[in-house]
Amino acid sequence: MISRIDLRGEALPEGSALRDLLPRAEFDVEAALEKVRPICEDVRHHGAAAVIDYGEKFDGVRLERLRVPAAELRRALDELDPAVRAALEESIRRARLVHRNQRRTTHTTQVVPGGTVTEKWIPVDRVGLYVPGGRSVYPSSVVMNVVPAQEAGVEGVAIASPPQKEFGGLPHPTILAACALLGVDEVYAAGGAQAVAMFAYGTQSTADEPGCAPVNLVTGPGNIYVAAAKRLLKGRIGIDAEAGPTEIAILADSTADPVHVAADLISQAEHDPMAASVLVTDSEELAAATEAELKTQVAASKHVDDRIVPALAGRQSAIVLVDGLDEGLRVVDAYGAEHLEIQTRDAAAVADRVRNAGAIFVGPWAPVSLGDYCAGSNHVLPTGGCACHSSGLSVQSFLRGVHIVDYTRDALADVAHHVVTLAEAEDLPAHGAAVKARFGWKVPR
Ligand code: HSO
Ligand code: ZN
Repeated sequence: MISRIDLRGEALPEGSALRDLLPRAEFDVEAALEKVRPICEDVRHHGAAAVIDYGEKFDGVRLERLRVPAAELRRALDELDPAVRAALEESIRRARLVHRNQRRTTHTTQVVPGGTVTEKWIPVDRVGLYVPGGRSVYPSSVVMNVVPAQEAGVEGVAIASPPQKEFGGLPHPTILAACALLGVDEVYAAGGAQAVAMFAYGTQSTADEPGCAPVNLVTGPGNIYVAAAKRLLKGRIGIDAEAGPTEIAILADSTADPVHVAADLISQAEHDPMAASVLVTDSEELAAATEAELKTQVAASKHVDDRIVPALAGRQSAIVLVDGLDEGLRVVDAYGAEHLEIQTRDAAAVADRVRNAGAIFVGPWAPVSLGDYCAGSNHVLPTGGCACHSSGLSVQSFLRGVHIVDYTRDALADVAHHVVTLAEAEDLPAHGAAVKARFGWKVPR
């Protein structure tokens, strides 16, 4: 069901050579670019009409309008199962606690007497949040996108999620209910690359409905076409990351419980046939017990043949055997998992040594699914090894840091000769002249 990669007995290679030994899903965004380019162009030129046409083609429903009426949002919330509502409210409450703490404060540095640089954090004006609605429907992703945007102070929040045939072309009612709970009333029944293009270019108002104003930033996970559209339109819009299939890596020793390890590996395999589940361990016993547990637990799971088995059996998943904890840490750092669980002795100390992971889950009582829903942490995280250079979604994703430079005449005079010297060294004399002009063309000394 899951393959083994045995790295025991020899010194581990360095850097990318180690990474090459590890399993990883193919997620070729480049190849999808040519497919999404004409879609984006169409939306650019024909606006809402093109988004509606692509909705019919890809989602199988022809919509009259894209914007979800306010009454539908209210209705979805009224009809929401009270237990789901309570769980979403708790998820929102915890996420707010964590994300509120991420707010940045304005800092002023006095560089010299009379010369200050203030760093101010300004939220983007308007964001488009994408919530997938294909194989699975994730109201939790509405929470994970909206809460940091709101806590950052973003004023314009719009959400797009694919139209669902069985709900008369509206996005899934639980998605709508989550939007209503969070106070977001601008929701569009649009999915795929066409939704990202709608956000990037905006659409004209028609007699039937107001258009979607262009946004500054698009965030949220999606399929490969959403990722490709984000890559294509990046620059015109900001993006968070190109989300790929979900990943869990578990670094475990002989103290780990194979029942937990297997359950956690299956929990993320359940997302997608391309999802990756990787166990890194120095314990032959744990590896064998996990293999046995996987068999039993998979047999009792849902989504077995279409997702879990192909995910676990795929080349992106494996049990990686290493000589010891130090080697295990090198492996998980080279892999840079979206989610990393530490199930070892002194788990907190081990977690402290990890450098590359989207989020780290420490010890036996912090499974990834806690983070997916109710830990307070964000579940929109870097995949595909991007944890080596990027962070998950946070308040910071929605802010821009702006330097405000304020110098007096004396403070400028003090440093003028250095500015002029550097300008000359770069053969940019007009740069120096802009300073000299302020002092009668003589550089103060
Ligand atoms: N594990 C997914 C997020 C998610 N899980 C949504 C359940 N619902 C990617 O972090
Ligand atoms: Zn998940």
